[in-house]
Amino acid sequence: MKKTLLLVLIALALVLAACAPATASNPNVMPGGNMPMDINQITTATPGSMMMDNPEAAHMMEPITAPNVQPATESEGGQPLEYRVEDGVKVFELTTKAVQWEILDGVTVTAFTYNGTVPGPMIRVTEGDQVRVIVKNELPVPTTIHWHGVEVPNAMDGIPGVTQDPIQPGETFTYEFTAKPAGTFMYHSHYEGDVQVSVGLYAPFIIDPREPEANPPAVDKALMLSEWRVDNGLTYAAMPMGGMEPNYFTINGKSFPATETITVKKGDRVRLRFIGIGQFIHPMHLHGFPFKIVATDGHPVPEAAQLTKDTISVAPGERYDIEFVATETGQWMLHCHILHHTTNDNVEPGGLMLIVNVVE
Ligand SMILES: [Cu+2]
Repeated sequence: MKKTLLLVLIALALVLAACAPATASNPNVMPGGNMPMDINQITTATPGSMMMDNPEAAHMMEPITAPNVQPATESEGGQPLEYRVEDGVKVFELTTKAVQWEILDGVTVTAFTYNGTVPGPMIRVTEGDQVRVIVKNELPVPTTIHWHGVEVPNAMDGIPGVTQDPIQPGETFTYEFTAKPAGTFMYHSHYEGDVQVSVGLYAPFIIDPREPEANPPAVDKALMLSEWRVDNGLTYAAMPMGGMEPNYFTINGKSFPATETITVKKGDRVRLRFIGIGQFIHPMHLHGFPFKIVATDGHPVPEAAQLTKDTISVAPGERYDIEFVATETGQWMLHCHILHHTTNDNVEPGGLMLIVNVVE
């Protein structure tokens, strides 16, 4: 009995000896050992406090403004951009400007755009084409364009302070490169991208293969997924940050039910090119039909490796080309499966949904 008590006392002494110096010498150990941190010391960052602590962050929290912003004159984004040919070069013209863009009946955002639409116009060329894009900046802030996934020369990559000077308000800059490889790409701002990309400076860039496809799909659509924050009629850049979370979600610049309905004939093969350009992941789910993933980030997936799925998570910056055969008539939903993303300002249904309407 005495022996047991002695052993217990020795063990206790050893434990105390091991703990005490650690607490005293290690500044990472909180006073009180393993006690949780004082709850009053835990603070949640609010936009206001971040602005006070870090003036550099202010640009992220201010509403989007520009002088004399006019309502958009076009209502559909991502439409093919006309070009002219000069000495064998396909020449495209873009103007960056702020417009009032309607994402939903009665909900209008102040958007930074290419040529006045969200997304900006689709540039569609053929692999090997020489491409020149003349960019005039009519925004009140500098900008640049990055050709996301396209294999351009370094000087054309659009990184301010690294590969080029920012394009100042009123200035023009010319990008020129060979279009390669074939696939689904995009172009977007790379200047204060956390703000400029979130509020509309993005567009699809499609490079068709030099050898035309033997069996092209009946329907081929690019769908750009993004988010918005609208508060008291003001537009903010949505981002995964306290107080800046989105409350609207758009496919090609529109929230359901303003999203495009894709009408196809029964038996048609349909290709959808998902492009993640927002700051959130969107697991896109198709009702009615399994689909195959035929390309990832612009690069074809060999047939033997093509997964068959009904949901595909599209992360920021990613592209997935999917194909399915519309074998049954009906109105089939395509929607994000993070179900808050299918709401408009917290009211369902809305956001990232569209209807695939299969007709006889
Ligand atoms: Cu989503």
